[in-house]
Amino acid sequence: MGQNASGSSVPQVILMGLDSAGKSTLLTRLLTGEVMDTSPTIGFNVGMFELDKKTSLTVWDVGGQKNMRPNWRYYLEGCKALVFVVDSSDSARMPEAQRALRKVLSDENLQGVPLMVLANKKDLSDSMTIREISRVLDLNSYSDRLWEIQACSALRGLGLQQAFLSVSKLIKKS
Ligand code: G3D
Repeated sequence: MGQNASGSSVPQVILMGLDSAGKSTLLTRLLTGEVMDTSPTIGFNVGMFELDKKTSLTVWDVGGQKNMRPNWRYYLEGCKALVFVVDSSDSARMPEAQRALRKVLSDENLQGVPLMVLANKKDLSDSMTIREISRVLDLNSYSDRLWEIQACSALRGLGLQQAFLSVSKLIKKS
């Protein structure tokens, strides 16, 4: 497992997604069970907190214009699962999300690491279906790792508990 940049040796779950996917809202939900006003994320590291006693969660923005930064590596090293959040209602940016996901998963530190895609904002009526999102994100091409996709609404707090339960199952399986 080794140490990571934070100096701890807890297994990392990394939460990534384009800006506006809903990461801050999700994080707030996980922390407090309530939703506070979110402000645009400054920089790339939104935050880090204890998911449970044994697992920490680090959150990153992976907007298209941001390059993979050299210091990501230290965090990715201890990564046990990647949670990738997409805005299900934003079909226009789904190809950008697909590229960002592919780029992140090409990092050698994430080889074989399980992937959970969270199709967020499913409370919105115009959201894409799980099947459509899976197709655009080309999830079937990730045959070299365990992956799952689940719907959620960070705003309403729907599907999150189940999603992170599945994440810990994926970690145990891989
Ligand atoms: P980010 O941290 O990934 O950049 P944020 O994304 O958490 O800041 O969310 C971006 C916007 O999407 C916010 O709206 C937030 O309220 C909204 N949002 C997040 N999750 C959901 C969801 O599940 N459903 C809906 N309907 N909206 C969601 P604003 O208006 O503050 O920009």
